[in-house]
Amino acid sequence: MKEYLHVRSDVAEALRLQRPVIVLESTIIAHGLPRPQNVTVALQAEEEARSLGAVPATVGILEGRIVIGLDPGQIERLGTEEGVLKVSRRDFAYALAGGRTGATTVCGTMMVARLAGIRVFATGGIGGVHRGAERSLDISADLLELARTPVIVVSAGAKAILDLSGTLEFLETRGVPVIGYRTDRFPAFYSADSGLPLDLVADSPEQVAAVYRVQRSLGLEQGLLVANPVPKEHEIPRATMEGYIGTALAELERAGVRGKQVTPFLLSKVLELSGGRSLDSNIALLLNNVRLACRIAAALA
Ligand code: PSU
Ligand code: MN
Repeated sequence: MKEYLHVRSDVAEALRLQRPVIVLESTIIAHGLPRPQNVTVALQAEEEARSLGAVPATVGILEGRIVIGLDPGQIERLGTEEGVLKVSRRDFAYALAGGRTGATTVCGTMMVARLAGIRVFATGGIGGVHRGAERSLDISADLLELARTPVIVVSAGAKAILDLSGTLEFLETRGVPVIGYRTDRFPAFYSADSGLPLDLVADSPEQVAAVYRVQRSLGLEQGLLVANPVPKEHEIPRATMEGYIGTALAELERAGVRGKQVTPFLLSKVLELSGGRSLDSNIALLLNNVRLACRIAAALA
């Protein structure tokens, strides 16, 4: 895949000098957040990283080229153009062969990060096991990527639109460490506590970095999922969200949506039902994850 990679010069320079670099995904820009906040938030996330001394590299695919470190104009394109592909592992060859433009998911961004030698990734929430997966078999490729690609993913857990208990069980089976950052509860994106316990806890970025180093020296190929709860003042109570999620899932069933449209459909429904409040919470937790990712990258550098 290396011949398709285009690494922005400041990213390449930082990697060469072993300075802190973090990757950011672009599906959140193209398919996750509403316009026009999608673009402003993406730029804000990069600014936040720079202010903490890390080089941010937002990943995307432009006309068949994988770009590691999109510039603001390219971020704007992914956030506004129609027909931007949602690129996960299975979509890469198709997108590159066809010279397509696409946004990378957590799965796709992890693949690219590994190729470029970037070890830390900040996102909002990962994909997971969907409710009803015993029937639909809908399990996000993000989980399989965490099982085979050694990148640290900092997230606020996963949205409660998913089967969070099933998601944790799947990660456990696949040998992926899920580390609660200063918490022993799995966060549920908008809320800090899903009610599900976590066995692994870290209290500092250095501790996360230490686990990652040992993981690598043991030759384990799994990534590491850091679960960083949304800051208290931006939290939305679980009971409030559960109402919106119930409605969104009923509408999903009625609309008969399948495959990779499922997550964007549910995200936009929940957003619509909860209004600006969920957007505020989404932005706050993303920036919080960027800050922690930068500190972990600094600890590794
Ligand atoms: N969860 C969110 N916001 C998002 C996503 C997930 O709260 O934007 C995006 C991420 O890019 C994630 C993808 O990798 O959705 C998962 O999609 P799927 O369930 O189709 O694997
Ligand atoms: Mn799916």
